Amino acid sequence: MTRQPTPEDKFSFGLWTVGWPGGDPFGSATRPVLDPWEYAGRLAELGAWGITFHDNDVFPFDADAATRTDRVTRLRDACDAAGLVIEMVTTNTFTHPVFKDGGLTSNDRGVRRFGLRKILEAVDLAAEVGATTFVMWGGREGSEYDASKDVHAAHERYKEGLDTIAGYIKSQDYDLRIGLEPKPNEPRGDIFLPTVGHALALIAELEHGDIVGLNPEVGHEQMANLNYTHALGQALWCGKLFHIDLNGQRGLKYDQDLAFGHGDLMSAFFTVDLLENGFPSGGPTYTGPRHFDYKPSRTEHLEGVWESAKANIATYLMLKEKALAFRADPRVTEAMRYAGVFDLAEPTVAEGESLEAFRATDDGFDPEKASERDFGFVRLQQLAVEHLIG
Ligand SMILES: [Mn+2]
Repeated sequence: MTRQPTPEDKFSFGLWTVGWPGGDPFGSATRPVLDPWEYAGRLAELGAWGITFHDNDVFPFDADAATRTDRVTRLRDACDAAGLVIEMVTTNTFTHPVFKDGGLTSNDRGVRRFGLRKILEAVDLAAEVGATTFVMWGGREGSEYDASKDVHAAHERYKEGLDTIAGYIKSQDYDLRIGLEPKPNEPRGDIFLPTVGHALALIAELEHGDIVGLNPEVGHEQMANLNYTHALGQALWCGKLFHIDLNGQRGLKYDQDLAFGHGDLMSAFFTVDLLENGFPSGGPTYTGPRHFDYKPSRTEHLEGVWESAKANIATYLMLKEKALAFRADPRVTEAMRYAGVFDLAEPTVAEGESLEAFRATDDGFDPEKASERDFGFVRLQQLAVEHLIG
């Protein structure tokens, strides 16, 4: 590891990551399950600043009020003792069979009413433990068969649910924002809000969309063959990058949830470059948690769990060092200038320039001459490779 992580790095882990015992659709668990509060001390030792959890990572689906309070209190005490913040809370509307057709968009209205109540309770829990982000991954919102779902009505119900939750957050004066987590498929054949772009489009239709943004996950965008760094970039541009889920994915497969950087390393480099250095010509930056949502492979036992947690942090810090050096390299600045990267920030039509005046001139522009321009993008990319592996 290049250096020890500090709280300023804002590394955080979902309890369901290190807490995943390794059960998958083809095999049972390969590791014991610890109580949620047993993870706090070790995560803090590794350099984590925060943790996150689903309601049912901490107490069972059918827990009574006393059990719930007891288990949440034990977790909070362990976090306090370890110096960890609980930065995000989310709700599980996917494991219990009642949610097999979704929580907010199930065809069964009774399920929708139950799901919405469960989410509102989790919102109260999030506020109670001091979380500032409430993530919503609608993994069961979707379908396998097109005839089975009225897509128009489903989006109406999604909007209704989100506006009800966001409106409730405002009415309670909670310091909480919602982060939608897109995913294209798995567990449903097709999930609603399959990409960051789809989620942004839904948010634009909301009444309380000002406190609804994104929690994009590396693997989820890459499962759709999309560019994760571009997804972060557009969410930032919209002022909607509220939270992130860092992990690794290799191509169009099931959701691998590898450690960060263990999938597409080049893409991970540019993700860290954007998070740490921002856009080349300025603009909004991300200052939130560096949150890992990965799964320690089921081949690992408990020692391997901690090794894999450490790997996420170490890789992030190594990439950060390299990304900072990349942007500080005068050869890179020169290559970016040659490539016209900084020129893109200049408006195409000048401020105050009338459209009439604009159309009346051709700027003496010669398309044939302009076609001869060399952009040097490959040289710029090779400099990135050199910083990454050199
Ligand atoms: Mn995932």
